[in-house]
Amino acid sequence: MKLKKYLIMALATATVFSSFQACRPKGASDAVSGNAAEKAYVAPGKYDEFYNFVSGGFSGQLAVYGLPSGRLLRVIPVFSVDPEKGWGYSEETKAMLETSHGNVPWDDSHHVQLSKTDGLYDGKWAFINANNTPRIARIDLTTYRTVEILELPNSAGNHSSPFITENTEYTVAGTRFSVPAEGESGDVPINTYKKNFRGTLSFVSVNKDNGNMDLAFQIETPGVNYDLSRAGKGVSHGWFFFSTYNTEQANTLLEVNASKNDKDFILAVNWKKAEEYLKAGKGKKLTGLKYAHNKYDEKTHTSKSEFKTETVVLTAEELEGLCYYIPCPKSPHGVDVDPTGEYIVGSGKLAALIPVFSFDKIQKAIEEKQFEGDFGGIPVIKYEAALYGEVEKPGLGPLHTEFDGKGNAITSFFVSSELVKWNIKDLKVLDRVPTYYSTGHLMVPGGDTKAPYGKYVVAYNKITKDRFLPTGPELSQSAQIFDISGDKMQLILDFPTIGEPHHAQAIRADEIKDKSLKIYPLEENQHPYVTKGEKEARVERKGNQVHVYLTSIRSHFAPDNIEGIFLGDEIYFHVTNIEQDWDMPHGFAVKGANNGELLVMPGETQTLKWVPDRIGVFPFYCTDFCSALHQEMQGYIRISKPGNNVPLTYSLGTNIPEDSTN
Ligand code: K7E
Ligand code: CUA
Repeated sequence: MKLKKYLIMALATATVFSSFQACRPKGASDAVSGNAAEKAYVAPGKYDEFYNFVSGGFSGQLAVYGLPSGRLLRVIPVFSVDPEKGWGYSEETKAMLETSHGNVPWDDSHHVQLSKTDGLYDGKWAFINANNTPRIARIDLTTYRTVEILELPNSAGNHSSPFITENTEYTVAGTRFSVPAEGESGDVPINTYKKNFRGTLSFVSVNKDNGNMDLAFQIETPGVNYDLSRAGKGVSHGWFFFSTYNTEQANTLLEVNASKNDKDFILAVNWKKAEEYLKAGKGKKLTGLKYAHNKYDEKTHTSKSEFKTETVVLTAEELEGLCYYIPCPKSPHGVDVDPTGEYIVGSGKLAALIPVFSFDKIQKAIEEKQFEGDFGGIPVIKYEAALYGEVEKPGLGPLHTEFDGKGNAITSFFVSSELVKWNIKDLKVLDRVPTYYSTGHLMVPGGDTKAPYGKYVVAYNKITKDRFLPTGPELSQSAQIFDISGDKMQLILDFPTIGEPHHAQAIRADEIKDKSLKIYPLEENQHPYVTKGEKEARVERKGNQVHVYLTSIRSHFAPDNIEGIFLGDEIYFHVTNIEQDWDMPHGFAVKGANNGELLVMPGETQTLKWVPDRIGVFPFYCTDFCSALHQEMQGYIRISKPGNNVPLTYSLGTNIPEDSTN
């Protein structure tokens, strides 16, 4: 009765804010009080307590902020080209964006996962998903660079990704959109969704030592939309939980047609069982696929792309004990597992309560076959049999839940724009604070580990409206930090973000800051076009290709005058930064290049390709203000008419006027 009333209320609200715009909470302008500024203040020269890794959403990048100051420390280019850093523009990084569709220079990144050992962050890598052209990337947390990108076959809208297991055995990806088979047999009418469209859950193994990813296996399920997922931990280690929507299996006007069922499902997957089935040879090998696997090598400073063609598939409905559905109200978005692994929290976008499931009860229900039937051949556990309890009247439109490490959960509410703290054991609401506005994900440092650090919760908001100075039709999106050390959550800071901040994770700075790389040792540089000293600087012609072996050091390039190059030549500037000093990058740009710049780190080699379009003399220069004589850090390259008799020469400091009267 109550439930029904609240569902109606939630739906009514959803309809009023038909695009899920939120209402403006009361007291929006004066919500900061007391000693708030003190709590977010990190004095100049002092370090933040946490690194906060925040997905860039439709920017395709990963941003790193300090907490609690909200300082932007770095934007790491991942799926989108970044001319500022030459990412996707330098010859060395182009292969990182290779896919089966060709070079894809952009994507939409939602979820960040820090690698874990024993359910705690180990500070080695960050993983992030590409939604649009399904991929998972791995970022090295010593270099803050993307070092690997794996494309996922049989997948579309890689949203419930790249969630990882307790020991980073796997990074796991559920397809948001179910799709028909790849290739010509996928040429089917769209309204045959129920019959021909399938969901795929990809389990990507991660090498413990070097982090290398490999598509270990995929589980194929009936066609639905997979939204989010989380690994079990502790008592539920070995299981994975995926939220689903569109269990109506609609293929048109999903806004209406996929919101009909009172409950959708959480899919519980026993991945240890999947491993047994694979060992027993129950996997089907799928061949004839094409998906890219791109790796960046820190020794050669170069990426390579390789295409794979096979995968092993387990069919969910054919393998007993592999998958179970648990009913969950109402178009669930987040599914989150508490630090013990016992409680699984579902968040229905259109629901006005929060169901909390018990892993123990789920196991009993399976043993006792407490099923209410099946969905596409997979048993559906009875709601009551899996349910620990419901949080009543928490707010409208729960999306995501994190844990504070003190026995409480905090849930974000999109429609009612608030964070709500509740107790995991008695399911009572303890506190609520308004957010500005429409929070998506929220993040407690360590909030998805076995031992959350607590201390803060950050809300990542979808709508900014009047919170910052207006900047035209588009405003920066925003994050808000709340102190949660006391009983009441207290807003201490707003800060703008890059792109759209979806999900984020934070690790204590002292766990990784000393591992941060300062330079690439020049003697270890194995780039095929490295120049290890100015004496080796040179220009070599191979047919119409010209390779310039260029060094940069404060405050000159060697060589700085180049002649004997002709229109029609392709020029490759291989720039080696021979500095061995921290924070001493040099940039490189040449007039008229249809390219990004290069930003070359100490000890590294990067290559800019330039095909001149006209005859003349063209300057090149360092773009990064590196010294008092940075403005002097320049050179010239002369492009001559083919057939003119200009010998190939290059020099530094010797090409002086022959005749002083000139
Ligand atoms: Cu809720 Cu894509 Cu995780 Cu955004 S998702 S909010
Ligand atoms: Cu090198 Cu400026």
